[in-house]
Amino acid sequence: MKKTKTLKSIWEIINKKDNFLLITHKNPDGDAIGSILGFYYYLKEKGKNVYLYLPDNIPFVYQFLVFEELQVFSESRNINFNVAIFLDCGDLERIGEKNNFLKNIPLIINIDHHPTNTFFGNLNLVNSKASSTTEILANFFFRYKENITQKVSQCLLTGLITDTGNFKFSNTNTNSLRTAIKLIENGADISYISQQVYERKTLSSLYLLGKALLRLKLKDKVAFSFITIEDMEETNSKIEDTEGIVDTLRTLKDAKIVVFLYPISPFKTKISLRSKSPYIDVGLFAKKFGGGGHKEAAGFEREGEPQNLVLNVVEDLLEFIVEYESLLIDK
Ligand SMILES: [Mn+2]
Repeated sequence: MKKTKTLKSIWEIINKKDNFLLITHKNPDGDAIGSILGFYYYLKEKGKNVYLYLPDNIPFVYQFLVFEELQVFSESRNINFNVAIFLDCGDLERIGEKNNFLKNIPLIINIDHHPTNTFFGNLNLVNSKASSTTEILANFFFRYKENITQKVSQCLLTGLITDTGNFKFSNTNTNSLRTAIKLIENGADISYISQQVYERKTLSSLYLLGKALLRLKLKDKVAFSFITIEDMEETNSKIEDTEGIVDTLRTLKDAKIVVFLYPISPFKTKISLRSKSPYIDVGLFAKKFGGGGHKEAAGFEREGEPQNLVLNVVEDLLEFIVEYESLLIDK
């Protein structure tokens, strides 16, 4: 289906139907929360009956976008929805295993920007050139309605800010910036959002970052570090305190790839990867170990403790890079 036709169909459905279920992915980021809440307030303001399906809770840093009591759907309830709208989900699996309730919903709309999107919806508004799902949503609203409320704008700009890394990743371009300007004109407050998202770190999480920084090493352009279960106990931190550490590690000069390991349970480790090189796809590397992600950001899990796994992972990664580079030369 042509994009304009898809846009028009979605617009008509929004106006004609009354009962909506909005869905986003597990471990929601700013774009997931920004797009689901932005769309929620928008539909509510239109007088629609809207429920949210959130596989995980709204993280603390995005709680400032909760402006009112939210209607949350749980599977034990029997509600007849006309439409389910997926936001920021590349595939159906991203919402977890429990998706039985979907089979009773006659229409699925898929709005997303992941290049790996599987077009699982009856209608698919997928644009991998968009910086974020909220950018797609904002432009959809602007296409049909001149103004959106401050609440909606605030949510949508949050997704844009977080998915572009505060307007500094390679997906920052004239389109994303133009969309941001329009959202600011509709009441979004860029400095307030940045403060809420980036400047409310707990002391524990900063101490934990300190531990990771002191252990940072560089080997053939691969920067790597880890934290242990003991570090987490000592600093009194939780798993969510590990968020963002890998992005600080990536600021190291000369690092092309960044690896950060942290415990997710006593004998399970999460390996977080970042690539600063346009040539090395860490998503491919993660896939080899049962994980996934994008070219620039990916991850996977492994049995064992971070301190015992780290050198192994780095060796595997160095091998992968050699293989990958020889592939590039062959091309
Ligand atoms: Mn996104």
